Amino acid sequence: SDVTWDAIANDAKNPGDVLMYGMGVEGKRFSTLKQIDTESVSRLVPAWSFSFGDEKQRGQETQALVHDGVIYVTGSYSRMFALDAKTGKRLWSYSHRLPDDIRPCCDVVNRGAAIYGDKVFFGTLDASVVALNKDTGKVVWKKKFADHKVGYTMTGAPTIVKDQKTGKVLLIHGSSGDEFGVVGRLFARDPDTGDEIWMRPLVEGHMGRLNGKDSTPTGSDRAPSWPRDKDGNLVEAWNHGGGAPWQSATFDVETNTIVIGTGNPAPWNGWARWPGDSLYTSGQAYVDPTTGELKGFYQHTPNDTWDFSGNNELVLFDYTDASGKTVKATAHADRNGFFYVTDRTKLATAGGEANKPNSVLAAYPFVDGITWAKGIDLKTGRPIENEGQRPPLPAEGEKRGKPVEVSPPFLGGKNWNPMSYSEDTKLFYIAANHWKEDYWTEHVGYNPGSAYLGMGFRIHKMFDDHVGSLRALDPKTGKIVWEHKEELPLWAGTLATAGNLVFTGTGDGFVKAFDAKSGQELWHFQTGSGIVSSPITWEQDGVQYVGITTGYGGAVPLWGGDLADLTTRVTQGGSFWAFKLADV
Ligand code: PQQ
Repeated sequence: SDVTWDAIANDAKNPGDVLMYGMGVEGKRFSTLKQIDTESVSRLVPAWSFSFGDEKQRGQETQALVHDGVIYVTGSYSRMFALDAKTGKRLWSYSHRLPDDIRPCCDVVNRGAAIYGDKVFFGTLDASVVALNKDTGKVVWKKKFADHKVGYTMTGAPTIVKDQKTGKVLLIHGSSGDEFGVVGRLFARDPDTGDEIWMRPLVEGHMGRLNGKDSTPTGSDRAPSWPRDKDGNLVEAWNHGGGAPWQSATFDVETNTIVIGTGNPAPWNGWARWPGDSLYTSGQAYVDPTTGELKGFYQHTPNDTWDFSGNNELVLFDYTDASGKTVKATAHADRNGFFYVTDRTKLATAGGEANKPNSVLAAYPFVDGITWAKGIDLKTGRPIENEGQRPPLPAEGEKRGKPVEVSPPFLGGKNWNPMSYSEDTKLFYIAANHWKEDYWTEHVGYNPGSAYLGMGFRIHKMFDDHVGSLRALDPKTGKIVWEHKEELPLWAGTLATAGNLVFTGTGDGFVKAFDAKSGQELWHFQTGSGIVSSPITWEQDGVQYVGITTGYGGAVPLWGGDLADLTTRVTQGGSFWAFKLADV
């Protein structure tokens, strides 16, 4: 049957299907299923597994969707597979023809699809969006949204929303490419035709589009958050300013607001953008689905010089503060090491204002050893930066500046791999990492299609016994209720269930289940490659399944420094695994 908006809006309540990246419009990744619980999980066994095949392997970062007994799972190199959810039999597959000159910064990954009506949608590495007929896999439409040669690409899952004002259903998607100096863009399309409805750039002063015409500039057309040169012109960096929304949106139905994180400013080197905050990068954006206008914005890292980005998932939840008051809030674990709770009603009605005072309800460190800031000033929402953490410019005649030790490193206290929130325990489950970097400046110059960083780096271990740290965080107090350590970095999403379980995957190939309250590891299974994807669970004919994609890759083996060296022992692969209890 066709997928309706009502079914998508109720995704989190209907365990028969998984229709959204994030397992619900609010992105909580919480399932009401409890056939698999802390007692029965020891009997969890593979039901089937499907190999993506080909010589194409590398990172499999996808979260699968499930509808009417069919699994829709994307693979590396812009592929998609439809599988019978009970048997793993392939129903169809699609492999996008990619040019040789694509420029993904951080592996040839794809994080998942969206589904609506009779179509499934996903982004491809040559900066296109493709709609396939969900029953046949045949291409219905294809839209190229930008030039892949200068660095535009797409790795994130698109999102279906319904504009509560016009009643129109929209396909929302972003772009990647900050490391090459693109101007990040968010798009809304007609899911039937792929036609663009609006486009919102995320660098202040760049012009938006609505119905094919210029709409409004983002923020002020004078871009006061970017500096000017001695002739009074905006600095070169402003033309390539970054801010790419490369992960997925959540949707606040009540205030009719798209909520999405924005990427790092380009170049990484903050002196090329000094002084100023480099809006609207490295923050959380609240966007009107009707017009593509910014309703509000909160910046986690002003003038981000550490590639912290603000892209990580924004989970919508009811926050009960220490005084017992409940607020409609947004939760976010940033690469910069802080876990933020923001007042989303305030941000969704800020009238376009950035950094509205008192919109941050709480901000806690969720990893140890943060060096770049002491904390977040809740009144202004701004970080209290530690001096000396912005690496100095190279001395006269030198190629590089003096290195500074920084934590978290640019790969973050947590990267894109999404956290989950349990409606039962009221805890967030964050697959975090403890590590640090030597970080220094280099000279910056823009050259289309080349890396535009102006920084050099080398990541090191922080602790001898672990990098990965799966943490349960109480949003009321910021307390880490439990922790599970892993030798390798954690790069998989987490899933919480009403069976009092948390599922995730590890860099050395285990799927693991933990007691959501105590953190005790209750079950594991070795899949044969590393896991860097997001688990799901669904129910069919009275049986609860857990599904996860395995296949090692992503940013760590490419950029992880000492940790990349440590991962060379992990072999590649590319499979989807389904598990169920042995006796059902
Ligand atoms: N992608 C990964 C990954 O898939 O493991 C890790 C990262 C990306 C990063 O650490 C990034 O900074 C990053 N940045 C951009 C960007 O700013 O455009 C894009 C991506 C991406 O699309 O995968 C990553």
